[in-house]
Amino acid sequence: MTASMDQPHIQVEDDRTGLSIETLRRAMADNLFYIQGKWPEVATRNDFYMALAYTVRDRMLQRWLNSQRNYLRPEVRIVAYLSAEFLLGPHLGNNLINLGIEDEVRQAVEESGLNLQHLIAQEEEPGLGNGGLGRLAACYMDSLATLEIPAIGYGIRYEFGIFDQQIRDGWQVEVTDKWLQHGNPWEIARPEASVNVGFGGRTEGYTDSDGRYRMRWIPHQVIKGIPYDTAILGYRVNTANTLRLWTAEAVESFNFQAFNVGDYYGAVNQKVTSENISKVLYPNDEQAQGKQLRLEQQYFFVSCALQDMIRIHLTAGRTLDTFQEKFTVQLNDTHPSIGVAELMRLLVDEHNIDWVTAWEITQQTFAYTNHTLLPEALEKWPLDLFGRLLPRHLEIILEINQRFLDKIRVQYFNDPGKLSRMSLIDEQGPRYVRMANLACVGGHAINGVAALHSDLLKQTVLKDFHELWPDKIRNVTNGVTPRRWMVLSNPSLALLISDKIGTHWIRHLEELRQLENYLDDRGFQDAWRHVKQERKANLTRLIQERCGVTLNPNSLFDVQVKRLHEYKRQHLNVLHIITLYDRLRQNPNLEIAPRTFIFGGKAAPGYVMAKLIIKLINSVATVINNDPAVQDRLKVVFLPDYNVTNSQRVYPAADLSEQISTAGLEASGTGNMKFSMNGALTIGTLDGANVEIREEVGAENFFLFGLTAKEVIELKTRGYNPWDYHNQNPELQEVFNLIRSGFFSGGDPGLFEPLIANLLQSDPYLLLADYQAYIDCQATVDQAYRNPDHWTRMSILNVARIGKFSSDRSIREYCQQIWHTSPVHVELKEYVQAQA
Ligand code: HBZ
Repeated sequence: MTASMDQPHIQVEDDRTGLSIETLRRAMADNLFYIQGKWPEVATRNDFYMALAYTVRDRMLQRWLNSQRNYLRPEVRIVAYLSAEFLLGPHLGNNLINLGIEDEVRQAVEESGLNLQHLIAQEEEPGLGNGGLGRLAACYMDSLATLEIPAIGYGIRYEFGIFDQQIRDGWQVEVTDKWLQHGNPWEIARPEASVNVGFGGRTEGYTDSDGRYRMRWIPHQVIKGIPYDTAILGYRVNTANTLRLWTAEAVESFNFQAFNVGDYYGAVNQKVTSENISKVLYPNDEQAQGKQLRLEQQYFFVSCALQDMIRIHLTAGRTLDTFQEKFTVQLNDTHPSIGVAELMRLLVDEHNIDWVTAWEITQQTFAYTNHTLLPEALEKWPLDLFGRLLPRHLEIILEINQRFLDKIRVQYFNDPGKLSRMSLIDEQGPRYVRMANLACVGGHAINGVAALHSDLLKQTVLKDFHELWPDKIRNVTNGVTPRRWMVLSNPSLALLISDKIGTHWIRHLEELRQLENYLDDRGFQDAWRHVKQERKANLTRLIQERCGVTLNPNSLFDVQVKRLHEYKRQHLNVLHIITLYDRLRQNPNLEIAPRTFIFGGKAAPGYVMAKLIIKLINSVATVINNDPAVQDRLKVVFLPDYNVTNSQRVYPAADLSEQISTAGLEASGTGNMKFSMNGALTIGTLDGANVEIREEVGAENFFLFGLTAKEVIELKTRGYNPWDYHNQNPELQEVFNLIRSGFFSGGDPGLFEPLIANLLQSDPYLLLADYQAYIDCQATVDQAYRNPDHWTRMSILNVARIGKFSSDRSIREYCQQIWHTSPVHVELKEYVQAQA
């Protein structure tokens, strides 16, 4: 045997790492032939996209594998981000930017007779999330890697992500999102790291060989979790963290016993039901209770993740008493909070650790992020369902609860209300397991996602926990990654900025402050306006393509894009549109800045009112866009299928960002940050992160209106009557009359009646109370837009002062306050297998 065969040496081929244009071109051709199995003459655009994606992935692998090897070093601490959703958006463009090989790849692609933008547009985005919460997880993965923090994201590899939205006759229609149908070049299956997860069955007591009485779980069914890994590369660093998403499969892909007795369909059926678990992402509509499959999903991925972490820890040569030193686990909302009970089970039942030690490890391991104050959104599971599916976990939760309440009883012996409110079990009527209480008790830190939200948490839903543990509830204001939301989405703006202040701002967003030096620079102002015009022209093309509506790029682009929800008040925006339209009809010579109202967002399939609001927007759009009387002065469009890909064309094109939720109800918002980063001005309430954005950019550069959170509570306590506002406002009455007359519904006065009736009878989100303030504020927007120089200054100031809202800042705060982790530098050297 030759020496070289004795000592395996993996040679890294130049075609897999080389960055010259010629090498990249050759690598693409090679991948097209050897992976796609195609000659260029017969290759589809998707084949070329795949060939390019593999070419790029190859160039990430050394960084990825080197980063992964670090996970196994005993002293390296890892952040595990547990989230039921990761709304990543397309990878290709982002990876090119983070690798810094965009120009080379563009040329290589062009020399192959192709167009890079077309290939980038070919990628089906992984839409594995509903909205802000899932997208936040994706921004945090980007920042963790960029800051060189060892991290693993754990979640579910849904076969179908968030549904695709079509608009038919103005109504939303949901279509299955088959994002995997053309293959996913970014993931690598790791069947060798599969784990088993139990469901159902019963528990039993037994005496172990040391004579100790213990419990064990005998599940009725076992399902296999198979991990699929995707590299999340940081910006211009060697750290590439892993996003590990789990797919569910039957343990035996074929049940032979059933097959042998002739029950072929029974055998196959078992496989089918097992695979159901990772089949589809739940839209965030249904009441946060009751759906057994959702609890199965949550337990499935959390158990897979914790078993995986334990394996990594033990492989690193350590013992479980130091698990909390190796891993810090962040719970993205309560969806993964079953992890508290699962870690206890794994430590106590499977690894023979005593309860008290296990509880200390568990509490030191977990931390919980809350994303909502809406009481109906707090997760709770019927106790009987929970006990049937996870009998051992229910026992563990009851035991945690008993020990916890014993302490509460002593501390608050004269306050029985405390006990019932803080209990992990809701016993007011039918019994429920309260997942937020489990997450609060089972971890060492709790955080809200904006300053106002964290304060309200302390005063309302988590008041008792705050009194008990005054230091446990913190704030970490959300942030978004400037790599995707500026550099990738708005390359011309990024270029203009870098031209003035260099490129350091991309990793240190506070440096955008230097732009204030150019505030009065005419040339810079003109260039700034020019970029915005160009981005508006770009969105105009998309809207022409998708909606067949021609926009006027010189009009004010007034944009509201986000999930459809009554508390977000898209219908307040509509009331303003109708008000303006009505004014123009009454007074055709009225002077207003031409405006284009752009909406986008999905409604949960079961949320009837939200779907009716979409229909209203489209109905109003049809009437206004076809009314020659308003011509070019008003346009309304609903851009279908709002997703990460489309949003990257929307934010850069906006002049005005609508952030108009009822104060106190939007935990943070993150779209608000993306708009501002791209030079849009905000019209908004004092809600969520709007408060902090306004503080940063300056009150004079922000259009504020509406009741404060405090005033909202006071008004509701006094007794809110929407009629009080309706009766004293003729213009509002006129708007209601127009809708009720059937003017926007082809003469059918009943169509929007549920919406109108809701507003007049209860108006839980206080649209009528805020209506006049909103209309007046919109008038100041109109005035401001008619002074382009002043508007441009405000736009520049918004960008210059938005640095705080980089997710890099958020992640640094998590690292310091909650995770106690620090960066680990990854070396990029050729991989030579270390084994002798
Ligand atoms: O999380 C959002 C908040 O509404 C928003 O204010 C905040 O900025 C963002 C990030 O912190 N919450 C969500 O997006 N929530 C969900 O998408 C969700 C998903 C599944 C559920 C419940 C809520 O079962």
